[in-house]
Amino acid sequence: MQRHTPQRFRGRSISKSERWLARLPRFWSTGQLSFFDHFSPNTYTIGCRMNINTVKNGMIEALVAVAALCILGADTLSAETRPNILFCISDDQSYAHTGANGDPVVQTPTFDRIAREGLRFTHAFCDAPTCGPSRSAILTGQHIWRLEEAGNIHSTLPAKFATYTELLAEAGYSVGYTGKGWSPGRLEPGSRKANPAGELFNRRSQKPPFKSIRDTDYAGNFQDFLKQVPVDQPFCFWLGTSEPHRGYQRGAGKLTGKDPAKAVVPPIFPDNDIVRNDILDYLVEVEHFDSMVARAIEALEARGELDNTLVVITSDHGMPFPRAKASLYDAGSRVPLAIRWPQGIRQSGRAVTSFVNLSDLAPTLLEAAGLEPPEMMTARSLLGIFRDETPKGRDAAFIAMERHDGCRKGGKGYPCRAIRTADYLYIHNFEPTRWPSGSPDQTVCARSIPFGEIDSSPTKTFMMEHRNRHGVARLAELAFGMRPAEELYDLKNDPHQMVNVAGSTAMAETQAVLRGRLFDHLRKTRDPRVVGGTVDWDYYPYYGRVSTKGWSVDEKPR
Ligand SMILES: [Ca+2]
Repeated sequence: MQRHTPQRFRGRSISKSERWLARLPRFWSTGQLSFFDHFSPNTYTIGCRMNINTVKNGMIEALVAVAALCILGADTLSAETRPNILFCISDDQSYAHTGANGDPVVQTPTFDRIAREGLRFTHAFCDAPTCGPSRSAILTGQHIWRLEEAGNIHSTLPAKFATYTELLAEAGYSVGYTGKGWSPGRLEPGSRKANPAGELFNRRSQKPPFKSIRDTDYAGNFQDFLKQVPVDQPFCFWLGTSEPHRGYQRGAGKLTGKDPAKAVVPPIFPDNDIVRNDILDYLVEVEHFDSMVARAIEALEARGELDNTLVVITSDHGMPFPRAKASLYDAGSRVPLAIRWPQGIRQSGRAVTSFVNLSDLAPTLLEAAGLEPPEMMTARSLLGIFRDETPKGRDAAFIAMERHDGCRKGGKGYPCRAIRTADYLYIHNFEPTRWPSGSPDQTVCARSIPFGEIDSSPTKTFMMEHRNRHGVARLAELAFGMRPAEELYDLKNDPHQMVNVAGSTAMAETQAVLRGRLFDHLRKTRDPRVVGGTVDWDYYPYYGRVSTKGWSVDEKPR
């Protein structure tokens, strides 16, 4: 009988040491000795089950096996039980817009499944409501105010900031990505040669369901990646879609059978047919992301790898609508987050109400892989939450923004920081004389767009064109108008954060407490806007598209 050594067992790869043990005579061929009975993420135990008739003949080999284990050591073995990681990130999707989080229209069966079979986070917040900085925070495990240029969009990510992907690669993981990884910006000025999301897999394309959707076959690219990962190597893959980033094909929502009457219109937008259809068109792209993740999960299942893979589904920040993306309000900063990892999560199916920043994912993924996060990663691992503990101090998230698009004269940003607790959102705006959503004067905007922080859209156009009309004026002012240095929203009475109660006598104490908590955290995590030092976000180069003649970033005054 020909004996062979298997490459995989119960969906996980078999380590070199295990294979060596398996080559020992007789036990493997008779199947009487099982080396692979008990695994947990960081421990390894061997279960021996021997038929009594084989004991006599196999005694010597058994002793050899035990001795070999002692020599090879537990570390060698546990290193090979490390989980794979599949990180799925959509582009501009708010918390509300998944089935599991309660939207009645959007169909996200894959997000819902991962939430049901893992954890659904109800209070996950991006570190910044802007693509590049949010992704930099995710990769580095640090708030954006600690990341110098990477605090701005259309910038760079300096190489001195460690990323979880690079640390996993150094520790032996195969690391790849497809679609939108760290982006947008330029890598070279930060002395990086490769996208920190990993090696790019982008060869496959497909006919998209609508012309506004990219033709990238994200799931097919993941399959290509999987094919070239050696069976005994753990992997870490970043699946980043460009959906539901604008633009959208108008009417796509209706074409997929969605009823505008059923769309949920948050009170920050006017309620009319234009806005309802804009929301439906956005939901179509959320569904495209979900369908890609579905196929990626199928690929893992086909390879027998799903249960040994830590799957994350989230988004970089909220929906591309007024007073949402590029603002610190929930519509811009609260994101969907579901994590499945049977080997590491207790009590699956829980809804986790602890507050989480997406930067917490970097130390989480490193610890799941058995690595200690470097000191500079100030974010906090979620492994305690995975173990069904209720970690202390997880009662707030912190959100920030510096320069988003170049939509003020001389490249000035809108620096702001916020603390979000269960009951309140407190925002501190450092430059309240600037336009929060970009200047109304398009001639000072790099891309010649009025209120350029807000992506062009039917909803925005309607609100701009009717901003003096009754019923729209207040909403347009909230979206486009100036904001004071301090904002405070009482979420029990005002869940959509529309009435600023900062400065009211009744709220004075709450405001002071939250301001204190925010600034303590900024001091502790060394925000140069608070502790001093280099504050260069208004002066860093802008690598985005400039269509306005003569637009440039001001030189820093000497
Ligand atoms: Ca984005």
